[in-house]
Amino acid sequence: MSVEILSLCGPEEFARTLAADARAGLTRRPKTLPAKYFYDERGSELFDRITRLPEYYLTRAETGLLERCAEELVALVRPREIVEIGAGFSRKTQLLLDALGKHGGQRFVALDVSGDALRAAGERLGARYPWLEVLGVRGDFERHLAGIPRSGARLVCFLGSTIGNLTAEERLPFLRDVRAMLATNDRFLLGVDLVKPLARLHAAYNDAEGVTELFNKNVLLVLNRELGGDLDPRDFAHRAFYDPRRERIEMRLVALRRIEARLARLELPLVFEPTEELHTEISCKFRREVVAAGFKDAGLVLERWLTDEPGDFALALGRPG
Ligand code: SAH
Ligand code: AVI
Repeated sequence: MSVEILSLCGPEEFARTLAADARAGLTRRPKTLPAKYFYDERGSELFDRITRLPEYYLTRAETGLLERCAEELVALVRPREIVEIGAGFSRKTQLLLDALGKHGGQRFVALDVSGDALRAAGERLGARYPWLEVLGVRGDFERHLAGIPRSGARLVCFLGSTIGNLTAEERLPFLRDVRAMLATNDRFLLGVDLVKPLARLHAAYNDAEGVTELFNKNVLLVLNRELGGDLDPRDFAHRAFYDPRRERIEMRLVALRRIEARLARLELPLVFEPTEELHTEISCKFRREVVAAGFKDAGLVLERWLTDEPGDFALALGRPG
């Protein structure tokens, strides 16, 4: 078993980027933070709990699809390596790795901003698949895709509908970077959550146990720890709602009173007026034609579109156009 970690974004660069994003986002109206800052060790664990909630159908739907299609997809591409972007704990990926082993593949490369998730996944997968070379790459998928070393034919995966956490403007350069990772016979496998009636979407982001609330508020603890902040999560309420016009969930933190705080390391005073919102995440929901058009703009062709029985979730297979 061999597990290696490559850092394309060391702790200093991470801290610099967080400081710049926090300053820019918290001095703008509405106040906004990039969703990637949820995922410290606690945030990654909380997301993992979310994936098991009864209301959060996404992970179960995608797992079911992979149980049905992973073998067929890997047989079609016959990759030497699977590269997973935003891999997290790479649980569903095991279905692809089982197939990779059967079809002579040898390497798994996981890219994530969270070093904690990469280490945990690397150890688990290294022990489970002794034949597999495992490379964890710590980096930002909006900046570091070109730095992922290549060992041969590739299946690049981006699961979990994490692409929905990007705006349409952010999606295009991201997909162009993905396209640039692919040689002619390589493929891109994208998991997307589909547009559906509002009630189920609302429930998925407002679970009864309050795990999504803890996940949302975790970004405040990240700011406190990394930037010397004194924000109190009890001063904020979790808010998540579906915007049918933009076909996306909006997730926010709402100030329950006037809050005066500061981020000492940025020497940045922070004032929230009562009911003022901090925009923490969007989660876009997709239709086939939107995915096909996004692929086309980035130089990819939608080759296969696989959905689960209820039409909740889709896997889109793209090839270079
Ligand atoms: N792929 C897994 C995890 C999804 S959670 C699944 O389908 O369940 C989203 C993952 O993307 C987290 O592990 C988070 O750390 C990572 N992530 C979010 N923004 C990122 C970014 N800009 N660059 C790299 N990883 C990112
Ligand atoms: C990682 N990402 C696709 C999740 C989503 O559904 O947008 C993150 C999440 N936010 C709240 N719950 C889950």
